[in-house]
Amino acid sequence: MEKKLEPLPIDRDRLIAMLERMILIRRMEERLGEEFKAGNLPGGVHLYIGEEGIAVGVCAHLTDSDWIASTHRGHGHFLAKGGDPNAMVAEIYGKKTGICRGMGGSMHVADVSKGILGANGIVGAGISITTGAALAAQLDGKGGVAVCFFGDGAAAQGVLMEAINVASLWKLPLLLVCENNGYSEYTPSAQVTAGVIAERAKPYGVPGVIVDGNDVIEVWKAADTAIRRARRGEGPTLIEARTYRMRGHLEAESAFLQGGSYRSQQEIDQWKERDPIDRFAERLKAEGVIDAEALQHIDRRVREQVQAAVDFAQASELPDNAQVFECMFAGQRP
Ligand SMILES: Cc1ncc(C[n+]2csc(CCOP(=O)(O)OP(=O)(O)O)c2C)c(N)n1
Ligand SMILES: [Mg+2]
Repeated sequence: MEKKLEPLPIDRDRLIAMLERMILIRRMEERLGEEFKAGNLPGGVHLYIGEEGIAVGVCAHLTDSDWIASTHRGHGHFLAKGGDPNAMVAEIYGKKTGICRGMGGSMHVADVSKGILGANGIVGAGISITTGAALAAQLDGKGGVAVCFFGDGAAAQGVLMEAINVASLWKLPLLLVCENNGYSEYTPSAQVTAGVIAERAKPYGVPGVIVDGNDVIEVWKAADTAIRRARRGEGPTLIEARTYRMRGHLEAESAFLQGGSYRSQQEIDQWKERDPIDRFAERLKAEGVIDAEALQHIDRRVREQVQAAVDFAQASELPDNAQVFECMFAGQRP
């Protein structure tokens, strides 16, 4: 018997906005992959393609006064939280108009005015940063929350246990979102991850839930429960979102692999069938929320936005040499 769909818990406009944001992340990342391949970017990029439902399903609950911290795979989180695409792409190009004045690059896209504490090249670092942000939000007393996105590899860092411990004791408004894509660089999780990540919360009296990270509605629902709980002052939640990265660990990973491989084409193809954007778009079509024409409009709008961001970045200037110490010291320069 066909499984009956539950009614969607989100209103039509917000559903369409979520789909559009996921498509923006996807098209932007595809383009960044092309720009990297063409040799136009000064550094490498770790693409989020295939994991868009997690950032969008969680960030749909957040405002500019809530905090997020992200990973080395951070463009999707930045865009999902409402970061400016032009300033993000300019940053990735290392240009003066970048969100960090071109001094940070892909792994440091951040915008404190939007509550984006930044991507981060140090695996697991966002966990302690957001624990601090959650304490600050608690002290502010305005109902703000902090969300950390981190990988399954990061889940093996000791800092996760320290954060869960203190966040549980102090009932911090913290949401820990583990994006379990099955790999840390080229190592399958099974070789480095004992047990079930979500269950690492239980001994600390913290809820730990597993969701299908390729189902944006499921992510949205779990985040809804966790964020409401955090805003009520009841403490943290750990969400383990099971997903898959459709691209390599980083673009041009084949240069690192030197002919070796760590996953099969069959595995990649199986996950392609569970593409979070296709699934969400099909669901919205089935529910009569959008039709093929509306989808085409979204796609066109997004492509224009991506092109405008790349044009903006390419037309922008590189930073001056004199800028080298800017953004490095909070106070007086040594
Ligand atoms: C502290 C630290 N250790 C190791 C690395 C090298 N490194 C970069 S990404 C990565 C894998 C991270 O895997 P995961 O957390 O699952 O994130 P994913 O890349 O799968 O999104 C590693 C080990 C690093 N950047 N920082
Ligand atoms: Mg991983």
